[in-house]
Amino acid sequence: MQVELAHLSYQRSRLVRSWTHLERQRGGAGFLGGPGETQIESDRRQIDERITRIKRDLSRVTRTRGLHRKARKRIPYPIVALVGYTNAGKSTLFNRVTGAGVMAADQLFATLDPTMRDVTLPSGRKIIISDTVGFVSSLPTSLIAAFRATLEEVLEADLILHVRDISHPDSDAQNSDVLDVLEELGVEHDRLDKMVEVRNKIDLLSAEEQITEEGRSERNPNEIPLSAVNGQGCTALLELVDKRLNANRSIVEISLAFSDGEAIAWLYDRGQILERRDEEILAYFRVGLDADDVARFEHRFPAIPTKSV
Ligand SMILES: Nc1nc2c(ncn2[C@@H]2O[C@H](COP(=O)(O)OP(=O)(O)O)[C@@H](O)[C@H]2O)c(=O)[nH]1
Ligand SMILES: [Mg+2]
Repeated sequence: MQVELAHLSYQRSRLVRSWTHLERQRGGAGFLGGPGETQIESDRRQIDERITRIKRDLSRVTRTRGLHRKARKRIPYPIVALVGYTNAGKSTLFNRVTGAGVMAADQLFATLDPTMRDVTLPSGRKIIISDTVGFVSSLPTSLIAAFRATLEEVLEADLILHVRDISHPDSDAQNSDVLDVLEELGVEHDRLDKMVEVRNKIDLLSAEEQITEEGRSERNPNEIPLSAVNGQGCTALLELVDKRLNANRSIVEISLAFSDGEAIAWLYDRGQILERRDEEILAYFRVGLDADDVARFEHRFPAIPTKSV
C-alpha cells in the first residue's frame, strides 16, 4: 500500500505538469475552464479518491500491526529477525527452519502474521523467527516510510541474523549497505556487533572457497557458513542461536509437588529443563530460565520457592 501511495503521488504530480504544457499551447492569459482543465480535474479527483482510500486502509493496517505486537509481547518467546539484502536467501532460510513452508494451523502465529513462525531449537527452547523485507540500495525517499514500518520488528528482536549472499560479486558492498541502514534505523552498536552473520549460498562456491569459509567461521563464532537450499549449516545455526539466547539465562532449582501440574507445565513451556528428579512426593527440577521468566514464575506461583544457582 505504501508503494502504491508513493506511485499515485508521483502520478498526480506528473499529471499537473503534462497538462500545464497543453494549457499553455491552447489559450492565452485569462483562458479558464477549457476542456483540458476539466480533464485534469477529473483525473486528479480519481487519484485523490484512491489516495484517500489507501490512507484509510493503511491506518487500519498500522492499528492491526500494533495489536499483533501487543499480542506477541504477551507470549514472551524470544524473537529472532532475519535481515539482509534482497535475494540473499532470507525467505528460503525461513521456510527451511520453520518446516519447509507448511502452514500448519497449530503454528503459533499462522493466523497472526505470516512472516512470523515459531521454531523449536535443539535445546527444546521455543523462539519466534521473523522474515523481513529485503534491503536494496538507493531506496527512493517516498518508500522509506514503508520500508521502516516493515523493519519495526527488527528493533524489537532479541537476536538479529544477517543473511548474506556470499556468492554475489557485490557481496561486500551489500554488507555495508545493510549495516548502514540498520544503524540509521537505530539498532545499537553493541547489537550490531553481536549480530549473527549467516554466510549463505556456500553451495555456489568452489571447493577451495568452501574450505576458506569453514576456516573463517572457526575463528569467528558469530559467522555461520550455510546453504539455505541444501540445508548445510542449518543445525549449526540453530545451535548458535540457542547458545546466544541462553547467554542471559539463569539456572534455577525448584522443588514442587506432583499435584502442582500447572507450575510443572509452565516450566516445561518456558524453561529449558536441565534435570528432573522425582522423589516420594516432590519433583525436583533444575531449569534454565530467563531473568524475566524467573520473576514471572515467582509472581504466578508465590508459594513455590525458587533458588538461583
Ligand atoms: N544456490 C543457492 N541459492 C539460494 C540459496 N538460498 C536462496 N537461494 C536462492 O536465491 C533466491 C532468493 O531467495 P529468497 O529466499 O527469496 O531471498 P530473500 O529476498 O532474501 O528472501 C531464490 O532463487 C533462492 O532459491 C542457497 O543457499 N544456495
Ligand atoms: Mg524474501
